[in-house]
Amino acid sequence: MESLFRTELCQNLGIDYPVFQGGMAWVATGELAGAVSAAGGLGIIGAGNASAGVVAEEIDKIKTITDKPFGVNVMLLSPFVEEIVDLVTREEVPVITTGAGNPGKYISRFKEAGCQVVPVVSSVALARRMARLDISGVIAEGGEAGGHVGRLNTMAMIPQIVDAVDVPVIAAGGIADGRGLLAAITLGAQGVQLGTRFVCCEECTASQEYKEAIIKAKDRSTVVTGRSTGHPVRVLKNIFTRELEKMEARGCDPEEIEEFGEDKLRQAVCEGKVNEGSVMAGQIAGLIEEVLPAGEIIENMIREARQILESQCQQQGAERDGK
Ligand code: TUI
Repeated sequence: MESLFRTELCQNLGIDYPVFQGGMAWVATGELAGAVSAAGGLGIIGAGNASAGVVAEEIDKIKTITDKPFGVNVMLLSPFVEEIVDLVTREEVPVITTGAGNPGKYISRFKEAGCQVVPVVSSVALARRMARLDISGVIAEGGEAGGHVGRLNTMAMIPQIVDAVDVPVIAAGGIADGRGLLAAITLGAQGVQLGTRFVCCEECTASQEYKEAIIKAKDRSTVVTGRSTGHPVRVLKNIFTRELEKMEARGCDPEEIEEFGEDKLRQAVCEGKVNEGSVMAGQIAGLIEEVLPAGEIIENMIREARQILESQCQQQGAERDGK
């Protein structure tokens, strides 16, 4: 097993590689998360807006796939957040990541249940606030990411958060291969989280159309919509986003815009409606060219990062020896 990228974070969480799979609503099922955890990364079930009953089934599923550690992402804007917190503490889920809010009021319950907590943050101020709590790290997610995003980008944010807090930082947003992993480590991160890359994996249960839309995407295929609602979301451009842009341009009521967006992610992920649905994806979509097994995505990343490091070391050695 590769030990080069075995950071302290890996030891603390009991994983082989410092690679998290983002807990994407509707996409990150027990099947996908199970494949990632089985391959030595951290698979994360996305609770999204699902009820506890639905998430419980995904937890049962992952337990049939692997005995390795896994996570559940608790989306704090969910109407079911209280029952999801009850579920994950009852099930003693090894790792809880949180998104779209401050998990402060739930931390003591997570810790009492033996869950490690890794909140997603999108600024230094938020990272500092979280680092005062009993957490195992922060996922610093840049605006290149898909879904609900903050304003800062990964490259500028990671070193600032690394300097500001004493907990391990996991970089997210704009990472899909070994170059991204190595860049994140260079900026001081101890790990990475990938969302869009893992949508295009064999074990991912999202519709074929969703995967193909990401594979077809280019560098400028995504757009951030919903700034006027206070919930900016990065998605692939399509009929749905053009309609949203028109609504925002004519100053539509934010509530009406939110209502228009309802159920659109499920339609894209589960029904393959990639023209009229919300196809959440990050800017790195343009780099993704094929569907691969989760294990290969992780192995390729680690191998590529190691090869870059080795060739840089060789080059330096040659220069030192005056060749
Ligand atoms: O949460 C995500 N990505 C998501 S959530 C989602 S579902 C959704 N759909 C429509 C509207 C809203 C949500 C789709 N994609 N990423 C993690 C993330 N968390 N990004 C930004 C944040 C965040 C934002 C504010 C974390 C904490 C926070 O705290 C605010 C405060 O001051 O407490």
